[in-house]
Amino acid sequence: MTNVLLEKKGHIAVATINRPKALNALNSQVLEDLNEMVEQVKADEEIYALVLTGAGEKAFVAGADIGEMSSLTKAEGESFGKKGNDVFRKLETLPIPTIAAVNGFALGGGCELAMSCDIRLCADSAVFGQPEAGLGITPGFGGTQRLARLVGPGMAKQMIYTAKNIKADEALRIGLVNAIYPVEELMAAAEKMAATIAKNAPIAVRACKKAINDGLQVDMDQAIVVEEKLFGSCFETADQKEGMSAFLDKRKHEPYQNK
Ligand code: DAK
Repeated sequence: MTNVLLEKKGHIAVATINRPKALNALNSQVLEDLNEMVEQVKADEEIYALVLTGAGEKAFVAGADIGEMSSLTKAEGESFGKKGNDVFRKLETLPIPTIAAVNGFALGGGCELAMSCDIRLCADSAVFGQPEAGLGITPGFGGTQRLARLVGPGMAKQMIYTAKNIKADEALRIGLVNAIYPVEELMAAAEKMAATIAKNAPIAVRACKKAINDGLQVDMDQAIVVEEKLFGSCFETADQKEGMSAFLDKRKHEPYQNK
């Protein structure tokens, strides 16, 4: 993997899209490396949270690679869209929490990639947008779906129809990002949040993610059953026993074991 770098730091991992000369634009090779990175993270039981960012000072990801897309046929366009969608969905359903550290442009496929993560933190220099309609296409990596779910249909339609970019403060205002940091503090903040998550009981954290994601796909009557099942499953874990015993014994719990 040369287009996506993966670094482990204790129980967290940091993945960096690494094609800075093209502002980390997503070509087929980057999508393949992203897929490989997600597979590696999924297979590693020691990783409890993932931070995803872009190399260089200008961009998280400036979109799908326009050069590669420009000459696609209808069939090739569908196949490119599927390739991206499959990887983004795999990232979205990765069992562990994911944080996008958006360090600059997050346009088109870049905005869609950030939205496939659980949490978005951004630099004060970040710029978000779905410029596709201005290029003669629709968003193709889930933008029409995830943006509407995150910020509501009205604001999503405005961003997608106008193809106008928004700055970090507007992204915060509409709920597209959770917080803004000075660019030089962004990675430390993202890694600190990931490490905070990683200190909690990993099985419970994964169950929380599954409960939220699966519950959002069904009506409330079914959603609370999703939660009940996952809640129940935690009582088979050693970490639940240690966490609750520690509370009752008025002591700090031992580091959780992911068991
Ligand atoms: N693709 C390819 N190369 C890109 C790129 C991109 N999206 N964005 C930037 N680059 C390249 C530039 O061509 C330039 O390369 P060289 O000329 O140096 O070789 C280099 O990165 C630096 O960019 P600039 O010189 O343009 O840098 P500036 O600071 O002047 O401008 C910018 C930064 C982000 C404002 C500008 O680069 C820009 O507007 N980039 C394009 C942003 C954009 O429109 N992104 C959305 C792409 S559309 C689908 C599947 C997927 C999608 C849609 C459908 N289906 C199959 C249905 C997804 C679509 C998109 O993501």
